[in-house]
Amino acid sequence: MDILVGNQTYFKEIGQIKYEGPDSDNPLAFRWYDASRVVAGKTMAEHFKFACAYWHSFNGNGSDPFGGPTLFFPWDKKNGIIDRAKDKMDAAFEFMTKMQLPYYCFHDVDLVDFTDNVLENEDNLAEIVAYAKEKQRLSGIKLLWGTANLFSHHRYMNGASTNPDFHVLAHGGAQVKAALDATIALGGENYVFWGGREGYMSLLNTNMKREQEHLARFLHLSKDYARKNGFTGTFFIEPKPCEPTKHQYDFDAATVIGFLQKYDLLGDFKLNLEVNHATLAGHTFQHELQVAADAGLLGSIDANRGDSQNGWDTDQFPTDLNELTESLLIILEAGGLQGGGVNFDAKIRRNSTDPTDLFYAHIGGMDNFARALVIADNILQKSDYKKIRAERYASFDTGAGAEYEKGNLTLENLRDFAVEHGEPARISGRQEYLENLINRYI
Ligand code: XLS
Ligand code: NI
Ligand code: NI
Repeated sequence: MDILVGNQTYFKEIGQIKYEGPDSDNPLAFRWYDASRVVAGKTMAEHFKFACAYWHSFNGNGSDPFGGPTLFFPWDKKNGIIDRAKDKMDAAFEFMTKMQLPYYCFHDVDLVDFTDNVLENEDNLAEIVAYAKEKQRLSGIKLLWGTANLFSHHRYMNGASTNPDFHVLAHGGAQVKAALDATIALGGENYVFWGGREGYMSLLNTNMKREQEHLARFLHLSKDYARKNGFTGTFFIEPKPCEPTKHQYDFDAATVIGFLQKYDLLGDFKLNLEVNHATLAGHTFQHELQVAADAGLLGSIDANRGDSQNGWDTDQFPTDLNELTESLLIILEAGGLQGGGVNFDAKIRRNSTDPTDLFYAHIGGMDNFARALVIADNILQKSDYKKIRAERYASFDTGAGAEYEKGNLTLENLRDFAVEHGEPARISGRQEYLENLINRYI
């Protein structure tokens, strides 16, 4: 992907971002992300499948609840809906090519502005999808996943597939159908459902059981439609505990796994985990990764970070090496992501108004992931990390412990063992040792 594609119009002052190594002083170069470098048996490009989130990078205009836009995009000037959408797409592909970002992700409404007319939206989406297809062909950039935005329009104020009004649910269905068509046409490797407003604000007006059954049926219809039309990729559910609703049905990884099991959706669905959603749920990101990995459902990542003093989805670019290193330990031990990649669901700040800010943000994100990968691989290969963790459970490897794991002991057997062996020794968990070990390898 070294060749720049199309006219360089929107980021003229910035050239191709390249790997220059850890000693480089160039802030517009990679110091760790070297796409073809092999770590733990795969290239960095294969490990991560980095993706640009269309919504944050090309639609997000810096507005917040207290003020309007601060980012005025040169690609957002023309009057016609399609003309504007094409300019935006030109900017996106110029950016991704210069950044060596091999994938992108979108909501339907990110690609082209939607109106209240279903037929018009279907036509406009199809037109911009044809344009995207050509852009993908010329650049080699691929679609990691598509999704439908079922939360911004006012009709979805009470939810989409969990809306108490069937009429609204049907509109959600129309949108998902078109978004699936778009994803399939573009060779999308996965399709995401993030719960948006699928949850409730007050139980006083909510039949939770009925809403969850509607959600499950909606997922089945969507899956059946996509499979019937040739989609072979994976569906991802993206958990989030709250925001915008007070209680969201896809609270966290464990909740979603239970839901998928209950409604017979395992096999087609895996998880897309987002760092800031994990912390909102009161978990670490590592916890969410481990829960998904243990269930064989670790599909994809929405990379960002929260702010330890703010209790909302601040979607900042990932900078915390300790958090990323611990995460990569789990991902590597799980054998990697299943079908997905690392999508930067992160936005530059409201006051980051230079065109270069978007580059710095992604360079930092990609470099930090790459660096964490190298560190985590070193820890797994060279340190006693694995040994210490395994030894902690050694009493279950032989003798009575092993019999217990096999299901051969009764409660009475446990009692007899306790009597026979007296008081157990106090065995250190060695947490501080392990924390130091991580920092030693950083
Ligand atoms: C919002 C979610 C959203 C999904 C895609 O918090 O992270 O951006 O990733 O709908
Ligand atoms: Ni997300
Ligand atoms: Ni989010």
